[in-house]
Amino acid sequence: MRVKILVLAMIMAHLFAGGVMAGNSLKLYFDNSSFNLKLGEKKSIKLMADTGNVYLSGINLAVKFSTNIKVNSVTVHNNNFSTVTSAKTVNGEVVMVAYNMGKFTNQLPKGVVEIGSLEIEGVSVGQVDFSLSTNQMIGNDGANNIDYFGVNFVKPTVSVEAVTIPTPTGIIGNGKDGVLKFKVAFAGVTNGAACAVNWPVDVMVLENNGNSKTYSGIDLNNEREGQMLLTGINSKNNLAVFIKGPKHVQVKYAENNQNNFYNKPGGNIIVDSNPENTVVYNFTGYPLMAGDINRDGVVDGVDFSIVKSEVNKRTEGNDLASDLNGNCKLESQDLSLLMLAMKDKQEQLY
Ligand SMILES: [Ca+2]
Ligand SMILES: [Ca+2]
Repeated sequence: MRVKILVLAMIMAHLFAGGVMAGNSLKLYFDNSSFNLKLGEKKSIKLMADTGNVYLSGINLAVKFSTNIKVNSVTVHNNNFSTVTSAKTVNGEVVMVAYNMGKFTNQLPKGVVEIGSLEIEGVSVGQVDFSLSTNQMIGNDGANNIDYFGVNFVKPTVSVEAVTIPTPTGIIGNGKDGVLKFKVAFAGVTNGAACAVNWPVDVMVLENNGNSKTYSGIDLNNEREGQMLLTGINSKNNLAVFIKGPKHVQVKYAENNQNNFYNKPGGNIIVDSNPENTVVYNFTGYPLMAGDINRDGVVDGVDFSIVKSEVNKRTEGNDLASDLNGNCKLESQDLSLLMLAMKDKQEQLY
């Protein structure tokens, strides 16, 4: 179909064409030949052509790219082409089809020509591969000879990198309040899950006498370790800690190396005002359960319907609310995690 349109365009653009010759080579490249993209970062890049001395009359291009980026928008430069029949992403390829009609040869673009631009977004870590799966370009040498360009595609070097959170430089004690250090795991999230970065937690600390304090938005480092100064908590021992992730139900932790539900009141967490004397409580054996996407304290049908409506919109990206295992995709594993949490349903409150 595209080929037919192009042939038509070619005939229209070269009504007085003298003949067909092939061989002139054209360079196709992006205006930015080498750059890094952070996960979730968006960037506009221009697709350029250097046609040399030949006038450009039509293009039929499909640019393939690896799945660690997605293309949010495609435009073909409409000053350089009178008619654009395709500027979109089809099955993971950017398809650009355009031609010039009703123009004299000397009105056609030549030399360094902007073909169009793409907005790309980093969705998973790694080197991005670009290739041309369709590369038909048609020109005119000025003597009305139709010219099929040989296309020399210069691939850009683009890599998507993780957003790294610097390791906290350790809490400095104030000589009075306890310092809590802990390490957690998120259910279903494996090491290196590209979209499970920057997931802060809310931590409630409960004293034996019932006094409690909630500390919101505690940042974790890449090992999912957090540190905090327990201002407002008087006891240094018999503490229980309740931790809630950004899409997780609250889980109670009450002892080091806990690997199951703690089914008793109170707790055995001990802190010290000297950060040097404080152990890192390891709670990774009992991961935080995911599924409370709307953060109302329960995993239920409402969360399930949020997943359903999100899946209908898109299934890849770095800011998917329902991406419970943090791999930048919505798939059955996310639903399994939600179902698993639904069995427990409620946050652990005592
Ligand atoms: Ca919920
Ligand atoms: Ca996922």
